[in-house]
Amino acid sequence: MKSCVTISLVDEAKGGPFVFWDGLEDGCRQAAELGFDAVEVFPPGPEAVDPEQLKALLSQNNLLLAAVGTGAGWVKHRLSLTAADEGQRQQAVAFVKSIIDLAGQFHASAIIGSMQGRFGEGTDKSTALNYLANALGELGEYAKPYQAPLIYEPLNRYETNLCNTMQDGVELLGHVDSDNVVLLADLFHMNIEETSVAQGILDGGSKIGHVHFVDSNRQPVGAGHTDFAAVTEALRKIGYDGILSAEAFPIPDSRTAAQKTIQGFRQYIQA
Ligand code: LER
Ligand code: MN
Repeated sequence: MKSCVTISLVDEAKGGPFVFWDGLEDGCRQAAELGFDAVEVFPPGPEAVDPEQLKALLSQNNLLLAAVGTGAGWVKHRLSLTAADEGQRQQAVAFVKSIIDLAGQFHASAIIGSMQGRFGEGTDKSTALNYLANALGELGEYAKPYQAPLIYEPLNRYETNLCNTMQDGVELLGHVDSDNVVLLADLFHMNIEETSVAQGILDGGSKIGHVHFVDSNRQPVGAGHTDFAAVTEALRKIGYDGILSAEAFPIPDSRTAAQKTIQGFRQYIQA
């Protein structure tokens, strides 16, 4: 498994669960100093990242780009893959494709989290799930030539009413017409929704392709009550060999949050 830390470039998301906030250069430098393997970037849109600059930063700091978030499509532009209006759904798909085109240059994945939207504003649940499955199918296939899976993230009930658990995610993928879509196990959302976080990981099984490595209170590993020994055991049981990315609040500050995460990674994953 590989360690990873988040860098947000989105001013509108200030106060959100991302560790580094002071640009790509600062985030990559600090990630490398602390010994992370990779970074996950949350940009306001594809134009906010200069691929050549990012390539140089990754290579200077010996880091991988693990994934690029699409959440700004919702936070900034209010785009949803399950909007009642077809034109809006198409705009949402186009935004995600533009992020896939950026991430794909690094064989990195795009993540669909908040852009899945919710049912109830002009749609019922089965219609919205159908829109979501169709969009994931189209986007999964779009990502294929980049040799990177599309990552879909079930969220807790306060953020979506579509898929809240790993089991929900597995069922949804059963209706997706692409074998290039994986699930994101965000341990924070899972603490709210799953019987136990470890059981949720077992439920997701081989469909899990990315992990948001964070404690129960969305603070860095060790600051909450998640049983990380049980989480690690479950990840080993499913044969998970991917990224563990710290999508956590910068509490008490970015540097300390990153430090705590890498300590947790060494204690539980590398032990
Ligand atoms: C995104 O990864 C996520 O977990 C959502 O809660 C949006 O912040
Ligand atoms: Mn997440």
